[in-house]
Amino acid sequence: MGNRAGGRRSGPKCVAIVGPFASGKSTLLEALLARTGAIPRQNPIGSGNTVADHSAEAKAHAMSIEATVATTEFMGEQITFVDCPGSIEFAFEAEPILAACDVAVVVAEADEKKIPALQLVMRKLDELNVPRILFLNKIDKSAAAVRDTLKMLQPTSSTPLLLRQIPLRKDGIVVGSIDLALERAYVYREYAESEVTDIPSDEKARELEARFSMLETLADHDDQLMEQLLEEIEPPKDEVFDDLAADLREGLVTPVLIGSAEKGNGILRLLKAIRHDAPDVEATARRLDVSAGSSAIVQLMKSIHTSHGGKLSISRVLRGEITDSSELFGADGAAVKISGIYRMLGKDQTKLTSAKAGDTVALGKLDEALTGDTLTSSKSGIARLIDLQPPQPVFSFALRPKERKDEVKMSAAIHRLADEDPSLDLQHNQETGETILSGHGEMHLRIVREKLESRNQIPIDSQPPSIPYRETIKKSVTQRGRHRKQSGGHGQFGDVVLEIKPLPRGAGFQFTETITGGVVPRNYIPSVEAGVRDFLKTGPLGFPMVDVAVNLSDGSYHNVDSSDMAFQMAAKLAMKEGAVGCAPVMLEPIMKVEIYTPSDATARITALVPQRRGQILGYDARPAWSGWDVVEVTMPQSEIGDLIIELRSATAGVASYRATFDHMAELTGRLADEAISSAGRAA
Ligand SMILES: Nc1nc2c(ncn2[C@@H]2O[C@H](COP(=O)(O)OP(=O)(O)OP(=O)(O)O)[C@@H](O)[C@H]2O)c(=O)[nH]1
Ligand SMILES: [Mg+2]
Repeated sequence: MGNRAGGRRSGPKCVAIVGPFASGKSTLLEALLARTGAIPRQNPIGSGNTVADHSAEAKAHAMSIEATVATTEFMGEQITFVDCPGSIEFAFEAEPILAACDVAVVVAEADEKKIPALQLVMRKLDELNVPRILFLNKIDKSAAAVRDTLKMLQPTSSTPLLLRQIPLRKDGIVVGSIDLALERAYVYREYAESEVTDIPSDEKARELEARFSMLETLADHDDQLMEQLLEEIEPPKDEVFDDLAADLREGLVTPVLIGSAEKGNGILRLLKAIRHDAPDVEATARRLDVSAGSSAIVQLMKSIHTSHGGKLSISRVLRGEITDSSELFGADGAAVKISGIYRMLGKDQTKLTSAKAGDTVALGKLDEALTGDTLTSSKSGIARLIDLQPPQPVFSFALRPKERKDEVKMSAAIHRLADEDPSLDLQHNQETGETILSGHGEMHLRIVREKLESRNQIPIDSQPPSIPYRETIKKSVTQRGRHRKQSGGHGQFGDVVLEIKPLPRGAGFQFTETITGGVVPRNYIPSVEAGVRDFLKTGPLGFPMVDVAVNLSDGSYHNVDSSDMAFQMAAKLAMKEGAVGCAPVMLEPIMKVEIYTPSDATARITALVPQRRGQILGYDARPAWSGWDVVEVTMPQSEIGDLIIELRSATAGVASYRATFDHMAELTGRLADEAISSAGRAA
């Protein structure tokens, strides 16, 4: 066993606070800051006075919508906590933070409904290889035995959940905890350090049993401890501590601490675990494979556009030291100059002159640098250490300012918001002229809209994006089109016969000609095609026409009056008159959709598919996701617009989907009539 932990790691740490929605992450941040003296007292979440809920939007919706960064000191060492939002709609915010933090504190609670959400968090930690401590919160209101809770939570974790504390109960209410490594009891006091007491004699047996179970788990990675347990030798406490630290750092176990963020209980034990056991920046640099070398390396975790001070880039210094005004270089070797280094406490900043390895600070005016970028002091630059891709958006709307004069202002504001939130997607639709904003749920986009309106004073109109309907024909028609004008001087003459025929779905447009004897001169045949193509942009129902073949079979011309324009006009006329007789029909896009859902909601999900005119192709276990299914369906694009809202409400907020275009299908009846009339109105 010996000194596996390699001594306690000193120096600044960065701790991400993550977990399912409303599990108490922001409350925990507040408790941690109060306990370490960064703020005078712990204010309740929702009071509007906490470090975490300083934005108007977070207050209004009583949930975190972005990460809050707060640096504090504990026993002379600096710890930066980054409280991440729990909603799946804001989940991407945590990724660049997790990538560069030393340890994650996963705030969980004894709530079965939040297990799939916890699973999502744990998977992300596995993916990014982040060591983690689980803080079992809301112990004040939980009647469940902690051991049963851990059994329930264990399937979400790829490593054993290692219980380090058990609750001390009186009349069924948790009044303190017993630390299984220290073998000491603590009686909780509200918003204050717990009082150390002896382990009550009637708790001793329970304590020993839980302690043995903790040691057994540790012994899985320590042969000497295994022998001691088999021979019933009491292992030295120091060595148990070393094992606890080493197993956490090596990602072999997930230590579990208990407490109540709301009452400020269990906070000191958590701080001590972070101080003594959590890996430091050196370990994190090794994880990211940048431990060797001397140039400074900085990882960007988050970008904020402040109302006065310009852009701030929350950054972790992984190696070396940076000073104000120094230059940093990114992947393309382009230089950015630091203008201001700040220590953050929520929205408050304190100016610094430098930052060293381990520090998490805000760097001013790195306007060209993006969240997730890696920067270095070396002129040769550095490639991004991690490639983070936001998932495919699941909710969109078309937006435009209520007043035209705000267009430029809106576009600049949206670009700032998209810089702050890389999971937002902004596209301009050439066909419809719409600006389409896409994101990860209704709330995600609602917040964007609120920010545009309240922070930038731009009133916004938003609506579901237009569906790219098409039309085609079902019958063939041969139609003559004759364009003739005699208005003094030079006349116009063009005359064509077009055979208009339906083509199979997906074939597009084909133009052919079977002109003999030069009845339409060669040089006017492209004019005929151009006229037909122009007509196809808007068919008789008002949509672009597809899957149509047109053959130019006959016609006539005039030596003087025929022209390119005249033949284009003739072709358009033939199409206009012919198309109505071809039994035009609307086509709508049908998507192939993979819906990802916890298995216990699969039946609910499959039941809502037919209500949205969807067809189930099949469902199966989601590969490598225990307890999840993939439901494969086809569904009209027009039915997918708000699908995510229903999926999320059927699954406590965790279901998601990916859609890709599959085919076009005929749309008739009432839905077609509605689409035609609304397209007519828009035109
Ligand atoms: N009983 C009890 N309630 C708590 C505790 N911690 C937090 N809460 C309550 O849980 C609710 C959510 O708390 P938050 O701290 O906002 O949770 P969060 O995890 O930050 O939420 P999001 O960031 O929106 O995911 C609030 O009503 C808190 O008062 C606790 O220890 N015990
Ligand atoms: Mg929160």
